This record gives sequence, structure tokens and C-alpha cells, in this order.
Amino acid sequence: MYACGITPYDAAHLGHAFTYLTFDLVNRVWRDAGHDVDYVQNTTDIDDPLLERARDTGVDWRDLAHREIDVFRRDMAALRILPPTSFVGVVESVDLISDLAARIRDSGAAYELDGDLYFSAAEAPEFGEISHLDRERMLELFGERGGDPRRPGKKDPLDWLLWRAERPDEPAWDSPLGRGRPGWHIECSAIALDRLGPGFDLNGGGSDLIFPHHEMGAAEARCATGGPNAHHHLHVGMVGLDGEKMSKSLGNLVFVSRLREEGVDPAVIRLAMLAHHYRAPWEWTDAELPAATARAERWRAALALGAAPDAAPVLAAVRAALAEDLDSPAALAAVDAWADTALTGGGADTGAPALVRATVDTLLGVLL
Ligand code: 5CA
Ligand code: ZN
Repeated sequence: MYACGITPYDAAHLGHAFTYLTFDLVNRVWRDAGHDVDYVQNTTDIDDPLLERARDTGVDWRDLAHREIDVFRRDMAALRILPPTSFVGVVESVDLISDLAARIRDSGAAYELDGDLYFSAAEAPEFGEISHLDRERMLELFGERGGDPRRPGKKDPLDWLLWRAERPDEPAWDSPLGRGRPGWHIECSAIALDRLGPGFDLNGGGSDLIFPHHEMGAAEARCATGGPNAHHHLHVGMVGLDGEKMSKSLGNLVFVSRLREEGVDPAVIRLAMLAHHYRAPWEWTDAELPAATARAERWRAALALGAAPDAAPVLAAVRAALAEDLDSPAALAAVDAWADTALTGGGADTGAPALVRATVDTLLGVLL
């Protein structure tokens, strides 16, 4: 599977964490089922927002990216998110990305505009296969999410940048397309194709990536291989704060690193997120941490008992809940029910606490 990684110009917020927690659940469910999971995640270590932030703060863009990637990895480890098997930067992948862009150009699906290379949407026969949006909505989202629908000279406002020719004061690399740097979408289609091959199982990220990012990436892969990029897509609901999507550009952020500095138990942060189904958008409120803390305390108290109700049904219920579209709230409810019975004196199984602890640790990633 492939999950779209961070653009490392700021620390990871709870929205990012929720997305990677979701992929972590997929990873755990697949491993539990005996699969060998090849999990690739990119990091957008060169892009406009990163360069802007570096310029604004007087930091070298490479140092900024390294610093934030480092914080991200530590946050993910604290949240017990199993690391991807390949964690791949764009800078180290410029050659394979420009090779794919050149292949697309040679196929006739791209055209040059003032030295930049654009994918021609008219050459994408299955365009819309991922998002199923109408053209009007596509144009709106393209403008909001890094696209340039108004650039004069394009054949179609939806045409997107594959390769950006060198600009003054911007980093650039030599390539068959001349000196420049990759457009956004092609970094992910190229890295996924290189590491996973065509037609891998699952691609995804947050729901803000459905369009244009995954639609355009799918068109690139289809152009290069004749087939789909991934067989399935998974998109995680947006986490918001105060009625707005939590986003670096809006600045309404709750950082994982900040919570950790404040001494919040990472298991509690994880439990707070698990209480929400991955597909539904939700709001982070002040009620999240107290509720998750209370749950962790109840579970810890039950696990400390010498005897408790049989745990085999809990394991089965957690597995069944996760198998049902990653229903983490139902998985938590199964453990809650067991803990409640145990704490009211039910059950005489001395091995039960250890099995519940292992279930919660392995399948939900919560270490108690
Ligand atoms: N580097 C690109 C993907 S190639 C990017 O979108 N980076 S990001 O830093 O903006 O987001 C990293 C991941 O977190 C993406 O999968 C994105 O969809 C997801 N994400 C961003 N904001 C939220 C949010 N508020 N709630 C849930 N997921 C989010
Ligand atoms: Zn991506």
C-alpha cells in the first residue's frame, strides 16, 4: 500500500496523525491476517509551501525538511504507528520522477508551456475514475488545492504541471526535461510505480487528496502503464478544529509533539483518535482527551485484575470490527464491555487480562 506522506514544513497535527493511524490499522489487520505488507510512504521534501516557509523564516529548505521529518518520525513512533517499509523523499527520487514525466511526454499526453511540462487532461480517458466529480467541482478544487486553472496558455484549465522549469532562486535538478523540479502529483505516481509496481492494492491519504491529487496521479499511471495505479483507494475524513479543517495554512493546529511535550500519554492520544471512524470527518474538542484518559484508566484497572471474563470473544470482536471497514469505535466498545464486566466482579479466567492486553497492543496499537 501507498500512503501520501507529509510536506515537512511544520510539525504533524492530529489530522495527519489520524490519517497515518488509519493506514496503521490496515497494516495491522493485514499482518494479523498473515500478509507481508509492503508499505510505501513519500515525503514531499520539495514543494512551494516548504520553500515559502523556509524563505519566511530564513532557514535553508533542506534543514527545515530534515528537522520536521525528524519530529514526524518521533511523533509516529510515540503513537506506535508501525513505520512504512519504504519512506521515500522526492529529492532522492528526482530521477525516477523525471523519467516518468519524460515517458508521459513521449507518449504524446503532455505539452510544453514556457518550458514547463503539462499533462493534457484531454489525454486521460478515465479522468474522473477516482473522484467521480463533475467538471465544475473539479475546477473549483483544482484552484483551491495547488492547481493553476487560470494560467494563460493551457489547453484546458484542468491540465496539470508535471515538470516545472528552473526559476530564479529555486532549487532545480538536471533531467531529460531540462533543469527544473517535479510537479506534485507525479511524485506519488512515480514513487508508487517504482517501489510497488503497477496495480498495487491500496493507495490513499486524507480525503483532501481525492481531487486533484489522486485523480491526476491515477491518470499519470494509466498513461504510463495502461492500467490503474492502485486497485483500491482509502481516504480518511478530515479532522477539524473550531469548524475548520485542521490545516497548516489555516493555522488552527493541535500538534502531536505539543501534546507529548505537555505530558499527554501517547496511548491516550491514540485512543482519542480510535474513537472516531476513519471515514467520517470529526472535530477535535476539549472533551477528547478526558474521555480517552477515562477509557485508558478503566482498561488499565481491568487488566490489573487477577481474573476476568474470557478474552477470546474480545479478540474475535476486535478482529470482526476492524474487518468491517476498520470500525475502530466498535473495537473499543468490545474492550469497554469486557472491562466493565471485569470491574464489576465478573469472570474467573486468570489468563484473560494478558490476552486482552495483547489484543489491544497488537491490533489497536495501544500499549497499556
Ligand atoms: N505531501 C502531500 C501528500 S503527497 C500532503 O498532502 N502533505 S500534508 O502534510 O498536507 O498532509 C499529509 C497527510 O495528512 C495527507 O495524507 C493528507 O491528506 C492528510 N491530512 C492533512 N490534513 C488533514 C486533516 N485535517 N485531517 C486528516 N488528514 C489530513
Ligand atoms: Zn501524494
